[in-house]
Amino acid sequence: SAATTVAAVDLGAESGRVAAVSYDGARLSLDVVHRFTHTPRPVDGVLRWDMKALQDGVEQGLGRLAAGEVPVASVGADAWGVDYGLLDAAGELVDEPTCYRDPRQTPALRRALDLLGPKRLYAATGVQIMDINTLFALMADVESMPERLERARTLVMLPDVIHHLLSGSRTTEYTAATTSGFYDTTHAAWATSLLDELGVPTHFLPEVVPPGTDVGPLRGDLATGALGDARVTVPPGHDTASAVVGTPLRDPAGLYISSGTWSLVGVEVDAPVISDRTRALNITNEGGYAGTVRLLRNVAGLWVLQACRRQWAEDGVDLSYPDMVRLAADVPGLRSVINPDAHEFLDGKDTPARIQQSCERSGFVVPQSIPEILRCVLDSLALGYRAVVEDLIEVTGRAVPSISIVGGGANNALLSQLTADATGLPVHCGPVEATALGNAATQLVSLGELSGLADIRRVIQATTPTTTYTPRTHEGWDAAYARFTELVARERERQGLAV
Ligand code: LFR
Repeated sequence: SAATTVAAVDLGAESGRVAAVSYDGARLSLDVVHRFTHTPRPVDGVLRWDMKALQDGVEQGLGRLAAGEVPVASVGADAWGVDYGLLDAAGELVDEPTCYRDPRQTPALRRALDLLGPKRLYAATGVQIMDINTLFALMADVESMPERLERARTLVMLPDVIHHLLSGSRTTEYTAATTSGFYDTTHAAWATSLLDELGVPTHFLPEVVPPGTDVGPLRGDLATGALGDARVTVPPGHDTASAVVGTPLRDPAGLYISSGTWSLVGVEVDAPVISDRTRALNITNEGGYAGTVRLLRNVAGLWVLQACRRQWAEDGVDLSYPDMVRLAADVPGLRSVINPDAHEFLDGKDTPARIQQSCERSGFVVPQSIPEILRCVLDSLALGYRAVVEDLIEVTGRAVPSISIVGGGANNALLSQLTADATGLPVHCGPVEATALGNAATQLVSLGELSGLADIRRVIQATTPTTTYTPRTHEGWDAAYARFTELVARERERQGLAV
């Protein structure tokens, strides 16, 4: 039988890709036809995403598909969470979307905590309280750019900015909406009373549509050649939601790590888990595909490595990711540990020096060389993963039998091995392109080619090879973990969240 092909646009914080994904009734195949990079930069005093680079990248990728032989039935985009675009009455972007790493969000978080306290703030949505949440960006807008919100008629999350560009749609998709920090998954509605209490207007909150919704045909000038009949189908717009759809979990209770700029470490559950304990542990409830909930915690992930790499490149030392992993493998482990989620690493500035200062402050051996710094980061990430495993076992009362790592980080053999060592669990790695596969597979469900989540995972498991790492020695990890958890507890206290 003829295969069905759809296009997945997958936007990460450092790079984007456009992939064609085909399903022939038995197997999925993925062909990345275009990759591009993009970088946020300050515009009018605020860090903003480069919309032109993003739009050009997406359209170039689609142009390649249009010029190809294979008819594409549907196109859908996923992107990082929390960021948003504001459309005016004419349906134009009011301005370029701001970036969650802008420092303006930190004082807004403080104000929200002062006004409502962590209990009210967390209970409204069950979303972890982090500087990056959309809630704090909108509070900052109210404070310093009120005209932006006054002009806004529709708030669309970042993936839906792309769907808007591709089809003119003005909807926001459910999984992306749930990353905002003002969407109540328990009642499936925007948390408007929370916004009222914080003085944020709500007139621009649109209808929320479920993943899998067909929002119309592709814009006329793009709908040429092999894209002539393409529809725009919104997938799980939040990249992490698509990544977890694309994760071939060995066991329903298995832990996933979607490993890219962030590491999203969690389990899939049927309903939100919102309690004093999940709040104290800063565990989040994100809306997933087909009614699932992702109970997880954000770990700062490869961002810290990316930030070191940028700093070293500025200093004249260019390293690739494989270089970095090789260098880190050659030095002894567990000599120094940082909390990758400490506030000082969020903006990505001066990272190697800040790692050294952190080690000095907490009484660890101060890593001196590049390999030592890299090893410190990788050990610390593995400890961060272990902390989430232990916390999730506590709040779900379920054992965690194994770990599946997907995304770019699934290629990092050292980190995968350290994760197995730190947790004592088998670690299965792959696919690297889980996000694009998950995105595309949900479009294929909407087209009637696949039957749902279980079917998607079955086909992905049958199609993509994985690599397994089994725990080696556990020596040293318990002691390092004890010191790591102390570091994390101190940081939570400093932020006023340890209540
Ligand atoms: C991963 C991710 C995380 C989200 C962070 C910021 O790419 O989407 O899930 O918390 O980026 O948007």
